[in-house]
Amino acid sequence: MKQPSPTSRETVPAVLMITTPTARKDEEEDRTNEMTSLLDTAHRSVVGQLLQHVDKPIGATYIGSGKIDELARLVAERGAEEIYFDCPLSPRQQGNIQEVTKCAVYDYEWLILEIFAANARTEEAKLAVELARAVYLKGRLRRMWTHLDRQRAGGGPGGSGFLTGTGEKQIEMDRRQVRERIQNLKEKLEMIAGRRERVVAGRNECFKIALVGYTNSGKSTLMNALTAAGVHAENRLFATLDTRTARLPLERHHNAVLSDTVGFIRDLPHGLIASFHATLSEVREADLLLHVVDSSSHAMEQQIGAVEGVLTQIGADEVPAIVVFNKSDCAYSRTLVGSCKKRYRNAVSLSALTGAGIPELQEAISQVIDRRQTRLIVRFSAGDGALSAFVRSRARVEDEQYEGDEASLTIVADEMVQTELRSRPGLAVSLA
Ligand SMILES: Nc1nc2c(ncn2[C@@H]2O[C@H](COP(=O)(O)OP(=O)(O)OP(=O)(O)O)[C@@H](O)[C@H]2O)c(=O)[nH]1
Ligand SMILES: [Mg+2]
Repeated sequence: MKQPSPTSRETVPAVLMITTPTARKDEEEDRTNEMTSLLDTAHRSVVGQLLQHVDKPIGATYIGSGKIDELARLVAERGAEEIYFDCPLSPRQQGNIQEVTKCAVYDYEWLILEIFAANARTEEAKLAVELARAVYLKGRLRRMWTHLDRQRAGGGPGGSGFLTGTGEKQIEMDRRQVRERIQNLKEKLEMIAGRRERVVAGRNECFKIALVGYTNSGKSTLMNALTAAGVHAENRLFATLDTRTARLPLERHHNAVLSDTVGFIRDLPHGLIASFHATLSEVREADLLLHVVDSSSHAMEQQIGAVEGVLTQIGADEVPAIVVFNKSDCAYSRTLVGSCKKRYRNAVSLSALTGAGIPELQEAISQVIDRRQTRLIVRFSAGDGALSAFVRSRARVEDEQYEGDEASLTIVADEMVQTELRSRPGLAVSLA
């Protein structure tokens, strides 16, 4: 299979095939726009597009044979070099369509994998993408070689016994290589995951908040508005593929940290979710999620649904969340935002870009932390400056009394800080 190279600056002319089911006809335009923007990110220009409502995919070719002929004509007429489907295709379907259209055919999953590959910056993200691509290609090796066999044998299904034999051997060799590579990548990722777990465990005394949301919803921009992290934000899909964590300064709380991570999209390929399992641990382990929604998009509700779907898939659907309706400066419909907000117990609208509404979000976060907090009395030797500084760095002090050489502080602390204080020698902790 020829592999597209989205890193090259030249744009490749491509034809787009949209296959939205009839029942989801109203999503047609959004899908087309999203696919066009994904293709643009991958340096493909859409020179033609076709639509077929596919309610039940046709096994061998996904779409009807008439449509495939139409696709072949369009490709020839517009000089397209590639065809992209907006859905996953089986290796057999991909091969069959390729044969009729005489053009390279790629599916939705491959396109997402390509974009992830081009955007991966950190070692972990690069390995995770390579693993997902290797798993994707493993399932397609047979198809690639059978196709080659037929070409060598001068067409005709089956090919000659000799050539088929060569192909079989080659498939076996390739499979073994790919299997070994997959194993190797998994081991490397596990090592990195171990390191990450230790870092996350080291943050146990912190209140951990993670940004989640559809790609391009403004997570990184919000991260920058709330912290001094200075992360990369851009009007591009999947600009962020790694995780960045920074201290989140709040008036009443001193131990909150905020993490920015990879964005989600509809039908995020399973292979990618599996590969990014470790990166997404920041989301699973969080005490609170900020679900960032792009309220300038009219597909806002579908995007919320897609994000909730991924959260369930990665086992993070039980983590408490504040829904942040971002881009309020250019909301698609204030009425829609208003009615959507009512569905959530905890929701705010703001603009990460202009800063409007940021104080309301900070207050909403503080209230969540407040609810997890208890009033405690800690006693220690009044002369112990280090201990006094330690307590003050971890919790808000409401009152302080001194009797003889004993200091007695009334503080407000959450469970994690309580555990930390109780294990510190020289401190006596009791409920206020
Ligand atoms: N008008 C407006 N644009 C915003 C706002 N917040 C973010 N943006 C823009 O939206 C685009 C995407 O922002 P990012 O912060 O990179 O989005 P992200 O969710 O981190 O995206 P990925 O990392 O690609 O998943 C950028 O061009 C931002 O300037 C906002 O409140 N208003
Ligand atoms: Mg980002």
